Amino acid sequence: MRVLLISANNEKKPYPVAPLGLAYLSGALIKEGHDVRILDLCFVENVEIFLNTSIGEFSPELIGVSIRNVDNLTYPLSISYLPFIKSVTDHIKAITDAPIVLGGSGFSIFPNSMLDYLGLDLGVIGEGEKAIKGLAGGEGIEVIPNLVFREGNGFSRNMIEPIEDFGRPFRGGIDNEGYLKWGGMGNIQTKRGCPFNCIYCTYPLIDGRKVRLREPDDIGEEIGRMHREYGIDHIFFVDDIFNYPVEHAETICREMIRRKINVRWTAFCNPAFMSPSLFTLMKEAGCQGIEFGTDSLSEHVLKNLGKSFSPEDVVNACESSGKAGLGAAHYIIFGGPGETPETMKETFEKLDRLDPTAVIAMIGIRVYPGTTIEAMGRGDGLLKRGAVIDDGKVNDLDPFFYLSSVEDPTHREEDTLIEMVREHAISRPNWVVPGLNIRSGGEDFIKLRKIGKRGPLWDLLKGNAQRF
Ligand code: B12
Ligand code: SF4
Repeated sequence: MRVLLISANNEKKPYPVAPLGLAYLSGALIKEGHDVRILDLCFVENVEIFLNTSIGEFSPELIGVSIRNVDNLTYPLSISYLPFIKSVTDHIKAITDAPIVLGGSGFSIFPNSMLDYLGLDLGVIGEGEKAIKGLAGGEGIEVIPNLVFREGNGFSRNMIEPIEDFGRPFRGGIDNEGYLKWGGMGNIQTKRGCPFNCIYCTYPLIDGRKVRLREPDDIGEEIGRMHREYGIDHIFFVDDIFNYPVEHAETICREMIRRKINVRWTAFCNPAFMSPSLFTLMKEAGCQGIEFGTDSLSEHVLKNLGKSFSPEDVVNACESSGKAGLGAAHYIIFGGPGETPETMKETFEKLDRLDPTAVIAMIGIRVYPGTTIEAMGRGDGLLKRGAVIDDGKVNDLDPFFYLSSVEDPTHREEDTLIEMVREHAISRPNWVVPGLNIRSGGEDFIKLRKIGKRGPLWDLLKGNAQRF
C-alpha cells in the first residue's frame, strides 16, 4: 500500500527536531513491503502548495499525520501549535479522500479532544509500529492495538500493547542535511518506558511504564551508521531517562568508546541514578553535557512532585559532572504544589552555590489529562490559562498551568512568583527563563545556527550571556 507519513511540526526552537517517530513507522512499513514516503513540514514555506504537489504525485492510499507538539509548555508566554496543525489536516481533507490516521506524542495525550478539534475519526495512542502495519495491511479496526476511533457519539479504544522489539528507524526519508544545517541533533532512542510516578508527567502515558531496553551493540551500530551515512555528528538520546537503568547507560558508553565513535551528545538524566563511573564513561564517549530534570532543590517540593531523588542527589550529580568535565543544565519548575517564597529561595541559593552551566527555569506546570496534578489543580483552583485556542470551547487542549499561590503582601499572588524568578534570573548569566523571554532566543541565536553551531546552545551560556 502507498502510505504517506506527514510530520506537522514546524517548531525550530531550541532547534528543529527530526521526526524520529515517523522514521520508526517507515522502517516497520518498508519491512512489510509497503511503499512509504515522509512529508516533513518543518522547513516548508508554502504548506498548501507542498501538500498539493506531494499528494498529487504520490496518490497515497493511507495518510498518517504525526502530531508531536501541542503547545510550548511555557507560561506566561504560552503558544499553541494546534491552529497550524488544523490548517494542515483541513487542507489534506480538502484535496484527498484517502483515510487519515493521527498519531504522535502530542496526539497520544489528548486523543479524543484532538480528533474532535480536527474533525477526524481515527488515531493511534502511543507506539505506532504495530498499528500502522495493521492499517496498511488491511486488518480490521477492532483487532488493531492502540487504535482510537469514532463510534456513535463518542470514541472507542483498543487495548494498548507495548512493543518489545521496536526495530530500527529508517532515516532515508528525512532531510538529515537540513536538520544538521539548522543546528539540529540526530535523535536516537535506547529504550522505551518510564516506571516512575512524577505527578505531572505524561511520559509514562505516552511510552508506557514498562522499560524495554535495546541492545547496546545495536545502538552503537546505529550511531556509527548515522555518522557515516548522514554526517550526523551531534546526537540527542531521546529516552525519558538515559541513565536508568544505570548499567545499560554505562554499557552504551563503553560501546561508543570501543567503536571510537566521534560524535558529541546530550541526554536527559535523573540525578538519582548517576554512578561515579558513568560520569567518566559519558565524558570519554563524547558527551557534551547532561540535561537534568531537577525540578526543585527544596526537599518538600520534590516530595510533593513525586520525584525519586533528593536535593543531595542533585548536588552530588552537579558536582560530579563538573569534576568529570561535563556541562550540566538543570530544568527547574517554580510553582509546584507546596511552593512558597522560602522553598523558592532555597532553590535559588543552592543553585547559586552549585553554579551549573545553565539553569532553565519554567513557571508553573502544564496540566495534562490523566496526571495526578490535574485532579489536584482543579480542586485547589490554582489553574492559570495559557494560549487560547479559538474553537469556542474550553477543554484540555487549552494550555492550563498549575501555579501555587506564593503570597507576599506587596504583590498580587501570581505576580510574586513571577517577579521572584525574574529578579533572580536577570542578573545570573547562566539562567534561561523561556516564559519571561530571558536569554531564550534573539538574533544571535539565529546567527549561531547560521554559522553551523549544532546541538544545545545552553553550553555557551557561561561567559556569553549578553548574546542571548
Ligand atoms: C526528547 C524530547 C525532546 C528533545 C528532542 C531532541 C531531539 N533531537 O530529538 C528536546 C529537549 C530538544 C525537546 C524539545 C521540545 N519538546 Co520535547 N520531548 C522529547 C521526548 C522526551 C521524546 C520524543 C521522542 O523523540 N520520542 C521517541 C520517538 C520514537 O517517539 P514518537 O515521536 O513519540 O513516535 C512514536 C509514537 O508517538 C508514534 N507516532 C509518532 N508519529 C506518529 C504518526 C502516526 C500516523 C502514527 C500512527 C503513530 C505515530 O509512533 C512512534 C513510534 O512508536 C517527548 C516525551 C515523550 N516521552 O514522548 C517530549 C515531548 C515530545 N516534547 C514536548 C514539547 C512540548 C517540546 C517543546 C515544544 C518544549 C519547548 N518549549 O521547548 C520543544 C519542541 C522542539 C521542536 N523543535 O519540536 C511535548 C509535546 C506534547 C506537548 N505538550 O505539546 C512532549 C510529549 C513532552 C511532554 N511534556 O509531554 N523535546
Ligand atoms: S519526570 Fe522523568 S522520572 Fe518522572 S515520570 Fe516523567 S520521565 Fe519518568
